[in-house]
Amino acid sequence: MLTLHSPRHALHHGTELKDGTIKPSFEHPQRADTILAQVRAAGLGELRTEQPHDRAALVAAHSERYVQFLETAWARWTATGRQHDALPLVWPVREGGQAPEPEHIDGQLGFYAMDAGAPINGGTWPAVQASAHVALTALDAVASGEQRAAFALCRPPGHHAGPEYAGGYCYLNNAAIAAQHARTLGVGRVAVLDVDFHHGNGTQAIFYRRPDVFFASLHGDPLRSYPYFWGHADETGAGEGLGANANYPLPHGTDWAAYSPVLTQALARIRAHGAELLVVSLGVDTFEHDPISHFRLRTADYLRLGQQIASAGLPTVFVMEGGYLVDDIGRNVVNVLRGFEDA
Ligand code: SP5
Ligand code: ZN
Repeated sequence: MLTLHSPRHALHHGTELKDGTIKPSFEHPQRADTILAQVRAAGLGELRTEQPHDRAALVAAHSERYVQFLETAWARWTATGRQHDALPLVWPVREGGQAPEPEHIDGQLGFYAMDAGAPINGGTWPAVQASAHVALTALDAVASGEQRAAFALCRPPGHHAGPEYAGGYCYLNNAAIAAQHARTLGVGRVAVLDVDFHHGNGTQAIFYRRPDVFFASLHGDPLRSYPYFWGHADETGAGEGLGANANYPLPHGTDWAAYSPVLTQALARIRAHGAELLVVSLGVDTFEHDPISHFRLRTADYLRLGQQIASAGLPTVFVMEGGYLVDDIGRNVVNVLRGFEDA
């Protein structure tokens, strides 16, 4: 399978709040380096770096003012004398939600974020932009018919990023940008299948009112798992998009035996919707030993996951999301891609 990647991912690294203290983020450059090394060692196919794309492809999934904020946030943060990661510290919750955009960078950080898990520093924007371009380049290769499937080794990840907010290590929603790009290129109906442990709240939000992009997600039940406020089964879309959103919240300890039949259901919904192209938000933080998640998939299960996704019979773009046990994520990703190819 063709793999797209970018050396520019390493420009971004940051910190996060863990147990009330600031620690180096679980989402670090070594993740992408080890996945690339394992994909290469497995001989899965050609490796390419990203092609630049027009800014319009980003603004098709996010608001103009949000993209502008990401482009300029670091310069404006440092202009006020700070040198450490830019992090929000105040959010427009509920009744504050309709307030106009603040002018000060500190207000804007909260305005454009859902949590404190997406720090911004000098390397963030170039890495974020490259990550989106990786997804767009992979989509091009599949939408043109050149490839039946491709793997976009995106870093930073994207599925928590909404129309105009960052969060959960995510800034631009690579999977949503790819799905929207498919629509722009003329694919009639697209589906995004999210198998990261965490609910893909950003992708859901971007397509919630649209019938042309179906979103399905299997994830830890938000009553107990991050991102806590989205991912319930009764979130089924709105307006013209009603019925084009399917959430499958699952309990702590879910193993392959429990996971697989639910995946079958999600894929049946995707097929019934008439999708012609599939974008997979591929997180391997469903692994039994993942340090921040609570499912129990094993390394061999990822082969079956890939096989089962292949059974949908659709042109497919895998977009990398989470997975934090650095010793095992490469093996687990390779198994998904290999399972898909061998199916
Ligand atoms: C892309 C992605 O996978 N983002 C995940 C962001 C998760 N951020 C907060 C996780 C907090 C989990 N705390 C659980 C502690 C278990 N010891
Ligand atoms: Zn995740």
